[in-house]
Amino acid sequence: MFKKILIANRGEIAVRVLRTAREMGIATVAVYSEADRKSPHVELADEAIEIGPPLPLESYLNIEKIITAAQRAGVEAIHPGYGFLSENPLFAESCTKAGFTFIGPPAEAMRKLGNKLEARHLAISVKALVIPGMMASEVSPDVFKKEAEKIGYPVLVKAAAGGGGKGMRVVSSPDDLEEGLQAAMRESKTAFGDATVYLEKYIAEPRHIEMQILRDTHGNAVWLGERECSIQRRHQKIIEESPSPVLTPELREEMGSVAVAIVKAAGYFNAGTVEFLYENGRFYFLEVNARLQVEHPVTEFCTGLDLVALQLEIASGGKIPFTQKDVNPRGHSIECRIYAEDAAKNFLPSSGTIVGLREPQGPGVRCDSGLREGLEISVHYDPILSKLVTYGDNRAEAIRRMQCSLSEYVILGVATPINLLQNILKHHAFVSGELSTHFLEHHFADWVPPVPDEAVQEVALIAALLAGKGAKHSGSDITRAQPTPWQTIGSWEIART
Ligand code: MV4
Repeated sequence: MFKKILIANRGEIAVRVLRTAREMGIATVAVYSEADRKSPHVELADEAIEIGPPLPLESYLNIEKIITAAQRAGVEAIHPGYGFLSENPLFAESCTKAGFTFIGPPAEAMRKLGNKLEARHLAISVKALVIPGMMASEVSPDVFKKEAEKIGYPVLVKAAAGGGGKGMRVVSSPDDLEEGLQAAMRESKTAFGDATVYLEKYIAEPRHIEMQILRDTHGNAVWLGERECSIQRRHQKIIEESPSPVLTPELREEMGSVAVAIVKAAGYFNAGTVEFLYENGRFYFLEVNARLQVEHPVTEFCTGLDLVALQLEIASGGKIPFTQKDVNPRGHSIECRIYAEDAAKNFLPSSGTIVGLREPQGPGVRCDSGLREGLEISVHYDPILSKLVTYGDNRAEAIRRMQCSLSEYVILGVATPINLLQNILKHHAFVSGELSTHFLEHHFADWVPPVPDEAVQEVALIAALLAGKGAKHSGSDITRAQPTPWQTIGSWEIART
């Protein structure tokens, strides 16, 4: 096993990776930008190296600076977390060239899967179902038109270099095709430097279900169960859960086998996720996420595994220490993402200082957080603050625990959509598991957060600040905990900057 690693990330995921490394007796090195000098991930690491200005391109996205930090610190391996450089094959290669182990898949596998057309071919080669559509790109609008007629409208124009919804356009009729192609090509060129697009049949009301896999360098591979991530806004996932309310044991088994076959064909190692669109009892291969994902904790709850520990084991040349038949996911887990964004202002990123913080805990409750009181939330980075994850014997229990935990969660100083999450968790469609990628458009299109009146907000904030922590003694020898203003103000979003 490695003796010392560098974590090339920040926030809750840097903290998450650091914890496991420390547990395993691995020395840890954090990197941080000027904006993150006082961040929890810096405090938690054995060593921390400043790598530059807040701008990601000058710090967390700067390959040279991270490699230089790794050399200075004398680490053996680099964990990229998610986002930033995690799926950049150039970064994986740069690590290897400089003599560091990249804790993730090989660069070649990333490249293959990064091209969605190539990934489609790979999936077909292992007999996975793909969404009907083109298998090669085209340049002539006439050829696109003929292909679209073959597929049948509505079609979806997709970027070959794409992912995450960029460079996508739904086209409902031949008259709109040319415009849709142009728009998708322009967007794809800007976002990925590659204008290559192709067409797929548009699936109107899908669920997003993904399968967690692990593969080691000794030929062993396992699948660890699915996550349903249908509830999202503008391609940003909000709530994820495992298992999916719709997957039967047979379909799960099938999805697991297909996912493992795809990563094998790609020459993929380490942890990864194979994404599918699900509709009417069938699942279609979408893409592979070549990283540890934000929502990995729901899989950890249901399997009892530590996915970061397994990533480290695999990256250091070890074997997956169990076989497929040892994997028996049980219970139900739900994750709510807590973003710094203002639901009252069309979910604009919210910034400010965390002046009060109370994070939920308890049996079956996990809060992966990069927060502490006094921390400044800037607008430089991804707005995810923390992830609240609950576990229960069944879905109803996981939901109840989430409702309780959300009502206990107090974050003062930046706006968070905790209130929206509470409303979703209560909604009959969510409770009955009727999900799709359009869930919020269908059920929460007109939703606006309740606005506590301003004087009340101010009093609540002052009270919370004055209250400090712990129960007050009443003078008698019976001590009774008074509800603190923290509890009485609940999860109101008090944004003061
Ligand atoms: C689709 C689709 C419908 N039909 N493909 C969105 C991100 C990218 N990874 C693929 N995506 C989609 N591809 C066909 N043929 C709908 C989406 C989609 C989506 C997929 C998963 C999760 C959320 C989504 C939100 C909007 C659209």
